[in-house]
Amino acid sequence: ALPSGRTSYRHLYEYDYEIKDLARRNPGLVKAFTLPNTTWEGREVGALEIGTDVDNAADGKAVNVLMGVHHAREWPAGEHAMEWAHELVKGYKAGGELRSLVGKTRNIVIPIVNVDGFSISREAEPKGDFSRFDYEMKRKNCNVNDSPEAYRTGVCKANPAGRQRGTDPNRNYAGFWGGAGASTAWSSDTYRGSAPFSEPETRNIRSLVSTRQVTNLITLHTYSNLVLRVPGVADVRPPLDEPVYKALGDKMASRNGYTSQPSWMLYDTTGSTEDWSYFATGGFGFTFEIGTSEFHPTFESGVVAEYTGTAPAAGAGKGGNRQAFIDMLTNAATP
Ligand code: 0X9
Ligand code: ZN
Repeated sequence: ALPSGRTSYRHLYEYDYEIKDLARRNPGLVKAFTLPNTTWEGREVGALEIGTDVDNAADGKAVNVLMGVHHAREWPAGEHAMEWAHELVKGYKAGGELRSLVGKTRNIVIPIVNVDGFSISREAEPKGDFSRFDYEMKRKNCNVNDSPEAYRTGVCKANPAGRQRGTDPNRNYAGFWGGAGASTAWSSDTYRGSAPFSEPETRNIRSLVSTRQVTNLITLHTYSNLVLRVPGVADVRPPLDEPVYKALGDKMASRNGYTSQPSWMLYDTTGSTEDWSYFATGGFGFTFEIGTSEFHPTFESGVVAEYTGTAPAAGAGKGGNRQAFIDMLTNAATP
């Protein structure tokens, strides 16, 4: 079973409630907070911090970050992040390995980075000429400003061109922004935005990574069963840290049964999360691609249960993502 015991995909309001509820029930261990920038549609982005004496922000411990749903339709990414938050709380209380690791680190979990896009995808209904499926498969955020004038009014969800509006948050970071594997076209699913960090979602992560001692970071996506590390683009040389970076990626992949590789081997990207965070801070950043073949298969498919590594689905290895996340936490807690 999952740490939370859930059996269906969460809605955005459930994430919001659970974030606050976990903090309320665990004073001193769990803090709920919101990231500094509200989104284009005016939503707040909720986050959790888990650590001993959590209200003392200046204890100098390494910060380990797990985040989900840069891409609206990739629902399992939010689920695995939220389950990790429950895992840490339960593990701390139970004593043993996780209690010691939590005591040595700060853990930040942002289940849904792109709250506007996720809300449209998760609550999709037929609208005008557009099928329910169109909205359900939205990927980007809700920046309508770069669309042609006729499409700029109204909300992100309005027809026509509802799904096409927005910037891809995973092409908007400053790392190699402007290079290959990102589009300059407003309607493309990989639109890079008007400038690096033009979006509230990426500015939120920049602010977190720049103000805290983030040594380890995983950003969750679906799908392809991959553990990806820098560089995201073929014409950038591997960093000097490559042997250690690779070893950590390989170790995590041995837990979840995924393939560990530099992300350019999948395809070129620029402006992605860890291609900024690693080159900006030197902290290890990875993209996990959860699942084999769908952005959000039915909950019953076992892709969310792959978190624990017990699901029969292909790609579920020894210990699942749960154990891979513990490897990352262990790395953050060293020595
Ligand atoms: O294209 C993406 O942003 C990711 N795949 S997805 O299907 N979830 O959209 C892969 C990004 C891999 N590259 C880097 N992280 N650099
Ligand atoms: Zn994605």
